[in-house]
Amino acid sequence: MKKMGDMLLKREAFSEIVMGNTAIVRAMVEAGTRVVSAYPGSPTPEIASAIQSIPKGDRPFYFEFSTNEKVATEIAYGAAVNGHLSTVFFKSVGLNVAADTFVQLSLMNIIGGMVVVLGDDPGANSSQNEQDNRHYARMSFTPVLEPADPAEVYRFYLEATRLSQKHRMPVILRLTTHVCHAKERVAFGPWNPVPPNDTPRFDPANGAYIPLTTQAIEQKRAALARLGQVRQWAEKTELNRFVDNGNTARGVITMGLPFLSLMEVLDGSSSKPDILKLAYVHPLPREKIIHFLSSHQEVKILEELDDVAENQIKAMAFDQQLPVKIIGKTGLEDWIGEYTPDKVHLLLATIWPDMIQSSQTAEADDPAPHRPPQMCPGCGHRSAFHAIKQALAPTDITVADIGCHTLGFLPPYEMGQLLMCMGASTAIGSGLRLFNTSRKVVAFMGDSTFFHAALPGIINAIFNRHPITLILMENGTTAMTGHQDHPASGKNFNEATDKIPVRQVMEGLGVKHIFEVDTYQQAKLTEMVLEATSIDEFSVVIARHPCMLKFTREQRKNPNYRQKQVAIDQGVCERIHACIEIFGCPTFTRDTAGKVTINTDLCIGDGSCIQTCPTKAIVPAGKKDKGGAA
Ligand SMILES: Cc1ncc(C[n+]2csc(CCOP(=O)(O)OP(=O)(O)O)c2C)c(N)n1
Repeated sequence: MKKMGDMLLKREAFSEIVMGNTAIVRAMVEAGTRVVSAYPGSPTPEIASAIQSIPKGDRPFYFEFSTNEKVATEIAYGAAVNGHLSTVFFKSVGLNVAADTFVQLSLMNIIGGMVVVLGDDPGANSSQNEQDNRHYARMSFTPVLEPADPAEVYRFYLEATRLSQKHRMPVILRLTTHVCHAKERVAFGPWNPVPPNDTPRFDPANGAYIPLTTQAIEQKRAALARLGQVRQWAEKTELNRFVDNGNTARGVITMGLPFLSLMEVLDGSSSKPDILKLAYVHPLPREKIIHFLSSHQEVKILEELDDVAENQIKAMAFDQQLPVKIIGKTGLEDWIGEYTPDKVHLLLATIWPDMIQSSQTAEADDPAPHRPPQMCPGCGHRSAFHAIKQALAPTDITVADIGCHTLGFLPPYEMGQLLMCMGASTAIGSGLRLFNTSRKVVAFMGDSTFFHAALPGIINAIFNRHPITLILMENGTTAMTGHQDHPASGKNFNEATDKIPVRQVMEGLGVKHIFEVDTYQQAKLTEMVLEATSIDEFSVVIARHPCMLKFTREQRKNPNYRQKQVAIDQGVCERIHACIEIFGCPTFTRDTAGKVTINTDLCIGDGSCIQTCPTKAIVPAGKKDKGGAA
């Protein structure tokens, strides 16, 4: 990691093979970015890992993980109107949380410049939807640059900062999962650090900063005027690319990852369309596009997810009465998923079969074996679900939230029958409890989510007396996105800080019924859930256990850690398979004869399973060889 940190701070120009998520950090350094804020979410957390590789004292900018995306956006905005070049980054659905602030940004005079880095997720690889955030950009008059690879991530970030500072407006850098995680050699420029100007430069006279009544309308006028200037620039920037294949019959207008896939599909083909690859996907460079449309008979619009560019380009052709045939999305599948080379191949073979033979489809790589997602061995959430299930009737309703515990919806636990977004479980559960006296309602939630967006729903349950039970699955970290700290962790990204204990927050809010237990104490947890759900008021059970993945990563450095693993006492085992079918830890394996053994590569020696075997066949392995450890 130190090596990466040294690389990111090199004074001289250099080239290196890096991920998109690393390239952007070097761009932040070169650009003189002063404040960066974020909330974790795939595909962007590695940006923070790259930042962390630079020792705090050497980091030329301030970085924090804020409590949610809206707060992170406000931090970056506040810093930017004080004169500091700032950046905020988060995942696709994070923009929904940030939106209430984000949609006003373009109305403000952002004197320092501000880049909003979005990790969009075509294919919903790790999100609850695959929303196309270009819609937000259009709605909020915000320019969007869309890189296709790590080299463009670097160049486009620098472009975004220059543009943002020049026009004093926010600029979106729209990354997608592939672009964040792809690796390639990137040629970086030199870094010539200039001493930062840390004089607070906020001045209301630079505004307006208060978008109320007629002022908001004036600010909107100014935002539209600025967007018009960006459009003019988007026409001439060298970041647009024209690939001249000498084909006046056919052309493709594309952007981002689909461009790379297209180039791969066309590689070796004798007949290729001309290609216009756009750097700015909002606002679109109208003149450039009209020129391209005018010089081709058929133009395919190749864009991932929604028909955002397509509709605008069709309108341009209509306005100009161009005779060109524009081919947009032709079927439902065109709206869905990543535009991988296979997908682009299929799309082109459908419309231009003479150019791309469908039989030419590249042999698909061996697909990775399908592994259903599951909780890690020793996960406290598993132990919790095992116990909670004993306390609930099959007709009771369980509402999940977002986090590792969401996996509880899978067999064998089947806990969490509805899911929406971060922090939603308590209020959805409250709604489910209305006119419902016969079916108990239990909501689940992780501790990072508690601070992120859950408090209003919890306060509402108290305020409006919704008698549901919230089970707070407290593991001390934001586990699902890679163990980022949160307000109850006792440290932030930069230093130790005061803990904000979940229990005290609940007490402060006036929750009267709070239960608390380590999830490995399953009988006690079952008892507490029974009691909590029998109370006709809002109740909370804090089901606590540290994230065992985080814990065992440390433990594995100790050569003796295997001594704590479990084994199966084959003399006692009756092969009823409760360990697999009811407890469901992946450590247990069963052969064709039904014999259960332990996968010692997986067993972390937590022992939470010992109490779950009705015949007491699971025993500590260290004591004696029970003949079961594989
Ligand atoms: C609005 C939004 N931001 C970020 C994410 C990414 N994300 C998924 S789960 C999660 C938090 C998980 O932490 P926690 O609530 O503590 O549950 P754990 O995974 O630790 O069990 C985050 C940040 C998201 N899905 N939605």
